[in-house]
Amino acid sequence: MLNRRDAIKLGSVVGAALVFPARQLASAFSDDPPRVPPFSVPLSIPPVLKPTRSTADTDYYDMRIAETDLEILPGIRTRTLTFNGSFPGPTIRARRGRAAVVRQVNGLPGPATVHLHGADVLPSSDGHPMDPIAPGQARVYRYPNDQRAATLWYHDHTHHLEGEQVYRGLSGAYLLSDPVDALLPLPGGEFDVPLVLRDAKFDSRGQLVFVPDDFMNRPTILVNGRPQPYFEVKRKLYRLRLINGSNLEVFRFRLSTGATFLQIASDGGFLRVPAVRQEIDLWPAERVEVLVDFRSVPQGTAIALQNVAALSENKRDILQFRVGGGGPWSKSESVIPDWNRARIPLAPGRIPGWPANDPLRGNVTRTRRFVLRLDLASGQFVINDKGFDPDRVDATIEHGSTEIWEIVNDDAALGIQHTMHLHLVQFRVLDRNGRPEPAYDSYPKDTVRLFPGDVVRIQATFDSHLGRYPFHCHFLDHATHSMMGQFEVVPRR
Ligand SMILES: [Cu+2]
Repeated sequence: MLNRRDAIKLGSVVGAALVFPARQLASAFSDDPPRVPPFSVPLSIPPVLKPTRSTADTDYYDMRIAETDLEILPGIRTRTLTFNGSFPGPTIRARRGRAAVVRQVNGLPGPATVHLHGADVLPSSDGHPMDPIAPGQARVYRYPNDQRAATLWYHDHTHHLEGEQVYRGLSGAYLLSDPVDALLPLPGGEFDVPLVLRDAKFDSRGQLVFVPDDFMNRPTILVNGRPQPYFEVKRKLYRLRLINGSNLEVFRFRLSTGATFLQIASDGGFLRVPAVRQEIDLWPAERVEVLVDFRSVPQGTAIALQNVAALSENKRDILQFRVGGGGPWSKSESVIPDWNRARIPLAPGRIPGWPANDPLRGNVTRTRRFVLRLDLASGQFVINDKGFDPDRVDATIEHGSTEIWEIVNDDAALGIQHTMHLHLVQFRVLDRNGRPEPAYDSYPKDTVRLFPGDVVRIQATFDSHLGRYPFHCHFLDHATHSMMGQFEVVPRR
């Protein structure tokens, strides 16, 4: 009998073989990359992008998208696509109440478009797949930052190219803070660390190989662009912002010592009540923020961040924390959170940005159903039997409406996983297969996991901008071929 993992493998191979030529797949199995021992290269932290100018309420940034040769594997130059020559792109640290205006110059020979994932923005700044920046041209994206603090990320979204262009490097972290964050005893500065994780395959010359939907054969995990790095930490409390920037890789995180994470935020911002977690699932495009406490860990200890859902042993160890100096903690931080009893440094109810009322607001005016599956006849990933058509609107929504979307992963037989991401909104995951979703995975979310056969209900209120926005599976190789639709928010009649 097949277990689920075997079924997933089978599903992928069947799916990939149907969609893509056998020759491509065969070549992908024969080309051994240079071997990099785990935990032999240091973690790097992407540079924080400085505004080119600032006014009373706006910060202006410049970025250039271009092909860049840089070092990912030690001693090898790899051809990548980058924002400002950085792999992943530079981090933008934005502040609620101050707009960010980002001018993107497309230095590629083909189109590019930039989507800020999780952001509440006008359609003209959403980076719609059909709204590209032509080669050599510039485009200004305006991000109002009028939403709660969150770990967002930006990435390419070019129609039919997003899978490959993100894979080759076009993504980066966008960390939105709220002035009232300062009220929380959260680690800042060097102790607030974005970790962009992703899957990759290198050929024998150390070049990135992109075979669509080939998740069985992307043997390398990169953290901030480095293969299975080590991270020298101090004996301090750390805020880690985990961003799954993979096209296809799913993570179930665990710390090798069995220590717990304190999850403080989900995709769209802080949880109302932080959650003690032993293991954390993070699928493509999802984010969590966790606190990890090294304060009582003996100096010299090595702790691995592991993926216990890895399909191969060599992808299990992702990142090694090496606990160094920094001394015993000072008296002022002598209150050590007791993770296991959930006695934490944050008092529930003190999380900023939370409305007094439950975000389940509004009367539900409509329920829709979206069925995701691989169509074996066409080799396309479809939603309600249709591939993406930029001229078709799949859901017309009156402004201010609250809707429930029932999303079905109809690929139980093939064992294929999917996700659903809506642009523009943060939603609440109501339930999964009839059972309520745990609070830490429920709100605020913009991407939801769908195990094979899952039926998930989400609820969203469309009271922000008017216009047309995509929704799609965020296994980007699926979205590219062509598991994507559009909703349009129209004025209330
Ligand atoms: Cu999918």
